[in-house]
Amino acid sequence: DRSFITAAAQLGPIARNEPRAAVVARLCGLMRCAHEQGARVVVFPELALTTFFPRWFMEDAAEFDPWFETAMPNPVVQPLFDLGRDLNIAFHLGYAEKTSDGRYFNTAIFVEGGQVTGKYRKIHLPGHADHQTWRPCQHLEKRYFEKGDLGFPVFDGAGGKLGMCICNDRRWPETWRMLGLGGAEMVMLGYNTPLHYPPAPEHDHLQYFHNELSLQAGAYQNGMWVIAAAKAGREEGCDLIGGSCIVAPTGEILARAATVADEVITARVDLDRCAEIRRNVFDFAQHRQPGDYGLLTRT
Ligand code: ING
Repeated sequence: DRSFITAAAQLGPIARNEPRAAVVARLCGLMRCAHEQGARVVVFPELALTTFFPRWFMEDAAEFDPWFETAMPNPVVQPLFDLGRDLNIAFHLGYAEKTSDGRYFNTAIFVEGGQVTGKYRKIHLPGHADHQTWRPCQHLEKRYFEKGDLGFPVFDGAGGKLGMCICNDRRWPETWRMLGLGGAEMVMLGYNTPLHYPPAPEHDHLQYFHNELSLQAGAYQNGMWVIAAAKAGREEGCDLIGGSCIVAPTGEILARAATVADEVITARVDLDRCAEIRRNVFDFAQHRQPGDYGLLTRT
């Protein structure tokens, strides 16, 4: 039995002019709340330190650099690292990363014992790079971020094997299979998902369904726990879905957010339960046929 309480800490809107220190105070409050519920791990959303800035067109680095962290941890975020260490609670955090050699990524880290022990950079970047004025909100991740260059790492944490992905990654089955083949037992992710998807508004009413469909399929088809935390609510005039949830390796949703505001949800995660799936229906060694999947590895 490798069980512990895990929390997803959903964030409500972050205003464009909300200081990072104020956001960090919210994150610390959510971490305390998770700790009071016995959580050993808490998952925060994608780009959790600022508003979802890719919704705006910005001309050059002078304009968009302020949205990025050039060090992690850094003085503004340090209180969260300190609280995690003091409460002995590990956490996943999404943020915009600018490297010392000037590269830009949509990044997530796992922090345990006050140290960064896992790092992932978003590979599936949705949206566009040019200013598409026909859209009420832009989605310029292809303008501000480079494709992640760390692959899909699986690392030790919380007594098992952990993995991460970010937002749009969850829609791609390859993401989940790479983590499953890597031996991940629990995958943590954050997302900023607009309710309105301008290229296909007829799908707007399906956003919550597509969120759960993607998470449940990934969890079940690879026998992994999935912990997903939304940045939710009406943020700078753009409605983002909530729907943070905790999914078991069976695909069952054990906990789901009820609001589109700051909200902590928890569930007991037993990493040993992955075997119920990975030793049966999805025993890769027994049943999977990679020799027949050639197209998957050709570009
Ligand atoms: N957001 C959205 C997501 O993949 C999107 C973009 C929304 C793509 C709806 C397709 C449909 O959840 C991010 N940040 O990837």
